[in-house]
Amino acid sequence: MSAENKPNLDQWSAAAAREVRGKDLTWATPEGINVKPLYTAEDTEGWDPGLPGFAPFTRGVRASMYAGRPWTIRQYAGFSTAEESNAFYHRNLKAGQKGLSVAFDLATHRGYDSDHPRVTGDVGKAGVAIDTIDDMKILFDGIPLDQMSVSMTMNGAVIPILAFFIVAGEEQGVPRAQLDGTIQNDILKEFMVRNTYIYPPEPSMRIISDIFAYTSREMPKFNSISISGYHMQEAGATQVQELAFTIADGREYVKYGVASGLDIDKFAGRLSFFFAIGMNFFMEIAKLRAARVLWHRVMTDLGAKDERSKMLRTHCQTSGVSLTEQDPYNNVMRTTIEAMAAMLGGTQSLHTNALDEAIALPTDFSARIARNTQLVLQEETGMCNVVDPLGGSYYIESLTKELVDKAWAIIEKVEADGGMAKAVAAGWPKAMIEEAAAATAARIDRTEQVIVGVNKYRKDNEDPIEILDVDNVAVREAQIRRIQAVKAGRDEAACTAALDALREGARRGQVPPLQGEGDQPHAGGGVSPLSRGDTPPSSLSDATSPAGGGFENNLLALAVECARARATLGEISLAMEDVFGRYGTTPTPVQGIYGGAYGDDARWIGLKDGVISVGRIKGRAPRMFVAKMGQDGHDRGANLVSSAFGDLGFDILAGPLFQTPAEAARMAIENDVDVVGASSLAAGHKTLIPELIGHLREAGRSDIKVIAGGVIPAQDYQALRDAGVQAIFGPGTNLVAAAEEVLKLLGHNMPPEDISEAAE
Ligand code: MLC
Ligand code: 5AD
Repeated sequence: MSAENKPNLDQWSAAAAREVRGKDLTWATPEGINVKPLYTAEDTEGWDPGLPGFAPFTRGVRASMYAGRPWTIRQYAGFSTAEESNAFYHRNLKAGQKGLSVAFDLATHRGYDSDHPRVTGDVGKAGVAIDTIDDMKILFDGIPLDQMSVSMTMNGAVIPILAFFIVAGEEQGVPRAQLDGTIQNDILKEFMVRNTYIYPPEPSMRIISDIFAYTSREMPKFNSISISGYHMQEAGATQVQELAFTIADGREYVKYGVASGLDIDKFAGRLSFFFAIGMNFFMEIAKLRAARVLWHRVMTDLGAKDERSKMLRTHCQTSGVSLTEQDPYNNVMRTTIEAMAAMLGGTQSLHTNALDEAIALPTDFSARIARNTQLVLQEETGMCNVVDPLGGSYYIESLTKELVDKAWAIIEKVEADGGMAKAVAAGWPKAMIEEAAAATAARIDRTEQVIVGVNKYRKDNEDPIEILDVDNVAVREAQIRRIQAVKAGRDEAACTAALDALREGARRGQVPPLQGEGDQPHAGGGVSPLSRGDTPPSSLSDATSPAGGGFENNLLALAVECARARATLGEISLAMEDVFGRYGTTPTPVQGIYGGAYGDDARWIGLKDGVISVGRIKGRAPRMFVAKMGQDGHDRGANLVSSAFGDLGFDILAGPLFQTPAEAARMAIENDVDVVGASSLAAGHKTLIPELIGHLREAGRSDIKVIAGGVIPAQDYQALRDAGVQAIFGPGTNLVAAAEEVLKLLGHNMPPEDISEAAE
């Protein structure tokens, strides 16, 4: 075709408009990007993605990418005891998994031994219970730690867990310099969205600097942090928010590391990242490419010289929140699509979720499908043979550029505020994410965003699938026996001395100040006095020196001594808690976003009227206490319920995280609530909710209604009902429908004489 005859863009626009009779084909995404129906060379003018393996690494961090070596199939797993998890790992590795990734239970995350009274519902439930170095050794039994890379998702109790890992290696005969793996160690996002912190922000940031100092010198193959956006997306963040806050978190950690006296190029090469991959396929691919561009820019700004310091390497996990309890086999397709986006975006390592994600932990059956999803992509499709196969796509390149620009604007706002630690303390990133979550919930409940099998094409009857159930009572008993055995066999004086030294180190070492001055949070002293040096990685023999390998006041070095002396995870955590204190927060639900989406919708207005009429009988608005019990910090569901019910006119009492059932019951009674909504996402429901009801009954307040929501398998419904739970709401519940049910429970639409009784 000659140049004159070539159709131009105006002609295309006219043709498309004719086809759709003028309908606007622009798609406004939740991150505020207007996606056009067509992209052309014009959209990528002035943008050069460069070549893979070269700065700024838009097209990937390796020149040969998967053609040279495919990404690591790294499935996150852990449940019950170390023995059971170890056996699961062996089965998975035999079946094609390539790297390990440990999921710890919530008691471990929060620094409690399994015998602690606060954790009875949590032991072995959402991950594996680890109390002592013996547990850690069993976890890796038969797994050579110099050959297998191991990721450990640990943030709160990061010091004892890393110490146990180091000593487990030592006792396997593997010097720490040969340990290959990653520790999550990302506390900023814990304060923002994941909530498994232990200490207040300032000492928590010191812990991270101490780990950087120790690993950069002693463990050259070990990735000292996994800076995570994953949980932000799970909590409801848009891709732009996830991208911006994650890169800004990374920037903050580097600034703290440098302020604590480390040479940027000595530790930055071992920082790694972690992103969620949801259903917006092209946006997710572009997000990973944009992340690499942004990190290169940030690290250049911060003065890194070594290109490896500026290279963003990442793990990805397909999105948990995109998966559904209803019609669960759809989850296999969703996960496949997300896995493809992760690979096309150039991830280094990947976890694919199992189809039972919204219900329980994976079984051998569901874990096999999840793992095989990656094996099929790697070994059957030929997709690994070409590097960045979407490079040059007008749409992908244009989205990459747009995401860079949009995220950069937020990163600059964070910087103007004095950095991410300050922004997190101020709370606005969390609020932004929660607003996005409420807007998404409203879109889904209003079927403006389709979830197949949930708000459209729903099955009349769901067939329950087989699920993994962990007997936490048996696990707890087994753990307690081992704790007792370890304590009985140790040199008590040596153990106490090691713990005292750790406590003293916590007291002496200074905390890098969180409230910095503009761009320089550590200016004017206040720098953590970590001793550092140019000593090469030490051998096993000098690691055993009583001084902790020459690191003065370094918490990890001191904890390694405690681990050698057989101190438990709870004891090591408590030694630091004695100095740092324990941190807690109460959620503040966002207002007006969920309700705002309904405007004057008739059903919504009817419900609001219902709330008012129940309130009239009672003489005050119906009061609902949204309770989070146990160590489960997943608060997205609780926050959404609080927001939506609050917008309807309920008087909402949002309880603090981590209550015991007795504390929750007391709070419900003291505040004279009408209903307690117990939100459970970490499998503690069968223990915690019946206990709560028991406490209410004992106090003579069985009139307070208890409802349950969250990740609760259908198999458990009857047991909860038998215990007195009056309504159960699983994942994918429409909040408006839920509110109608709760109002009915409170007597709405009953004859007046019954209302006053129900409302009593
Ligand atoms: C890779 N290599 C190559 C190559 N590709 N060499 C030559 N040619 C190529 N094409 C080399 C690398 O340089 C590296 O060596 C080695 O192979 C391994 O590759 P990698 O790309 O570094 O992969 P991996 O070891 O898997 O590390 C990936 C990582 C790491 C850097 C992202 O941090 C990681 O594994 N993260 C996992 C985090 C995780 O699982 N988190 C779970 C969170 S779950 P060398 O020598 O350069 O190292 C969660 C849920 C919850 O958080 O509970 O909330
Ligand atoms: N085993 C496997 N996957 C888990 N996840 C959480 N705990 C486990 C576990 N013990 C996954 C889920 C969840 C995400 C945070 O990690 O996919 O959404």
